[in-house]
Amino acid sequence: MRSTGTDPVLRPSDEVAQALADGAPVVALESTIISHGLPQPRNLEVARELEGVVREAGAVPATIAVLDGVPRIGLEEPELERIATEPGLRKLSQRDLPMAAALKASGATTVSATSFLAARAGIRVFATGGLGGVHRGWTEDQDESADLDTLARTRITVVCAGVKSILDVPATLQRLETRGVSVAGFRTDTFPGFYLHSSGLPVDWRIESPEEAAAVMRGQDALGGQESALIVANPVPRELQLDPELHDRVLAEALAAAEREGVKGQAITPFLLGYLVDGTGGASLEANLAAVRGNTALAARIALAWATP
Ligand code: PSU
Ligand code: MN
Repeated sequence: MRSTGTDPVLRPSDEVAQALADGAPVVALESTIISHGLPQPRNLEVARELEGVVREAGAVPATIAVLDGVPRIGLEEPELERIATEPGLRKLSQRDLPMAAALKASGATTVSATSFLAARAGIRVFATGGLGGVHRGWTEDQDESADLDTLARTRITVVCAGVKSILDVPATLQRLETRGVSVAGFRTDTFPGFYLHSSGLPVDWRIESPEEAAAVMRGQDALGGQESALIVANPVPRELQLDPELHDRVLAEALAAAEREGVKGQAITPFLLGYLVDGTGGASLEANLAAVRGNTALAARIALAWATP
């Protein structure tokens, strides 16, 4: 699906509209990681830096967010600043988009909302840090990120460092299997662990190059069937990962603090990520950023391979 530039609902930036019209490589970037996933003022630097990573690789970045009710595909500098600094900005998953549109609300988009909007705009490749998934304690709370459901019915390739390690990772992998979401390890036989190079869990398929990722995407389209996603699971390099012992210790503290304070629902992911940043003296932030940078660079190379068959 290519955007015709006449969609009355989405507003692409001029640059993104032109790239889509030309069939040039475009990489979607999400905004929740900027507004709710990273501390200020680093978040704005990161937002700019990630766009730069995409450009250096020869693709066009399209950071996605909703501003005053309008889904924006590609942000200009003042809009990026709004996402990074506006107080009370909402966190929007796909189900929130109609309300945001009707009530002219502004918000950052999660993997769920970003995937949906990107695919609708005709963008096939998307980079993020770690996906949402099944939260620990799901037998009581049934908290499963809408990311999984959207990826089961959206034709998009998401490059990520696995799913956030704050989650029940084995349960999340099971759900991806049940829902028919294709998962490939990028030059790895184990599923990445977000802050960690490896989660220790096996991944069934391994690909070695952006060209192989593009070939899988063409295979999805040729086979037809459910319009599901492809997850390209790209581990943070071992030398840039968070120290696994520190990770396990601080994560246990973070989970206990969330339980004690009764943090639930949309607030739990930002709470746990924030706790990890503080509890590791900023080391988790560096590992998170290393993962996102690597994913963004790889996504750009996949977008290039996809655009030039
Ligand atoms: N990856 C990161 N940091 C983040 C997120 C992903 O490195 O903050 C965000 C994504 O937007 C993802 C969301 O969709 O967390 C999941 O939130 P929830 O568990 O409430 O669905
Ligand atoms: Mn949730």
